[in-house]
Amino acid sequence: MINEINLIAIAEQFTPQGQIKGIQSLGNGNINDTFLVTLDSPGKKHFVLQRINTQVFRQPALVMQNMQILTDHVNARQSHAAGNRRWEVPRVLLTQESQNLWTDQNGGYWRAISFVENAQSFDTLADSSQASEIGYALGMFHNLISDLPPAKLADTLPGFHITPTYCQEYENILRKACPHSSPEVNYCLQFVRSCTTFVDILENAKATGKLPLRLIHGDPKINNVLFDINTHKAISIIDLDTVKPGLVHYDIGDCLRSGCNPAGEETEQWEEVYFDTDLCQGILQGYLDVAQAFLSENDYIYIYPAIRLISFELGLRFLTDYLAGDVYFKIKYPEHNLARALVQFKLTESIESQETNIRQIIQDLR
Ligand code: GN1
Ligand code: MG
Repeated sequence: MINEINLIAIAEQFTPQGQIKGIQSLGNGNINDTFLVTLDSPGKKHFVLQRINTQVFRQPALVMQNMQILTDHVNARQSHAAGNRRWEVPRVLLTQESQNLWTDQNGGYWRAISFVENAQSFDTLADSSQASEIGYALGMFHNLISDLPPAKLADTLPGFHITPTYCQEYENILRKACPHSSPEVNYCLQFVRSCTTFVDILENAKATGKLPLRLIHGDPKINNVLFDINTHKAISIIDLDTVKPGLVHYDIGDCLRSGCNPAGEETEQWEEVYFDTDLCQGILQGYLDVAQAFLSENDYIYIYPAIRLISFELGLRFLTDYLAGDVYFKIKYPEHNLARALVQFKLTESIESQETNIRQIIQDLR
């Protein structure tokens, strides 16, 4: 177990001894353990300390190598790209021995990242102007990484966002698992059966060259976007573990499934979940203001399919993990992953029922 004492000792690997005023949990990530370290020092006030989940990220050294290449590249470019807006990219902090990772005696991998001060994030969006800031942040990030050759970054999470692979995993687990029959479980199993027709859509587009491989963020859910506390403008996009070659559509879909669900992805009132098209319009407008310069005709065609697919995919990932005994996503109660799956499937249904409207929004923004 991590306790206060050894957390301080771990944090002191990354900062001179005697400076640490406090350490507390930070955020609600589903994978890594994240802490905010508060310092009593004239310069730096805080930094972020994280234990990398090596069940998920099996090559933590490669994750850090990617992060350094990426943040060096973006930090060199960003002052130019952001114009006179505040925009920050977290930096990798090194240990006293100049290493970007520290291993504890139990084999835990720890790293430190700079903290973006005077910022806040949201689990749900308040209005269209906040939505458009989220879109701006994703577009800005895609823009900043667009000239970093994808091959420079390693694939630290093979299969991530490859929906057909998640479908195979689901089938394999389902064969072994004997889930208790309940209306919720039956709804999920039935919903997955009804979705088999579209699961290949992005991978087919990639394989046939309709969509190009680009660098992507991989996890642009809305609480990974930071807003300046005073100006209410988006100023950073954090959680850079999953930056790797992929389709920008994974990011667009993930950002929209997260931002356009006013109930939030953690709600237990799954029957009330719906996809809000005004927020969708806001996010896409903010995104396209920045991204239209590098998007092609095909890119637009696949935006709607991506929104539907990535919502479904996340539901399938949660459901698979529920059936597998909760081995991937952290849970707070026994049926947590089932509840999360229900939310994403209900969201997917709502997206499907508003297809014409969503396609029109995309068309009108071009
Ligand atoms: C995981 O740990 P966190 O919350 O940043 C997951 C994402 C999911 C997200 C859903 C590496 O991200 O893909 O969209 O949960 N990250 C990984 O909340 O699997
Ligand atoms: Mg993440």
